[in-house]
Amino acid sequence: MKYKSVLMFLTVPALLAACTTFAPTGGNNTPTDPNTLSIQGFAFLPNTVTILTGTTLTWENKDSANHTVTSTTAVQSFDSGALAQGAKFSFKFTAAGTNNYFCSFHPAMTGKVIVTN
Ligand SMILES: [Cu+2]
Repeated sequence: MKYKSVLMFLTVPALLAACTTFAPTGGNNTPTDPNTLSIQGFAFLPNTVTILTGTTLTWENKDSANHTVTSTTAVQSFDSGALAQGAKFSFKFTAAGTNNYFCSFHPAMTGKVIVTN
């Protein structure tokens, strides 16, 4: 399938980028608001975030493809539904613990929100 090969092509560089370029400060890809995450190149960026309870995170879809932000194993359930390009989804994390999530359209896209007191 043409789609799958495109996804593989996009995922590997995105993973490398997530490991190397998302330092806490600086860099062209670092969001100006630390509580804003990007959905870009079929990846959640940054892939893993650690926040304090009571923090609201916002995801913005910067891809032309639709994506979702959907909890899998999580202390709080959330599901953005389909996000078109430019759409945002916000969620307030009020319980400590680890929240794993994925894109329900592209299950290889995963992310993690670690909430601490
Ligand atoms: Cu997706």
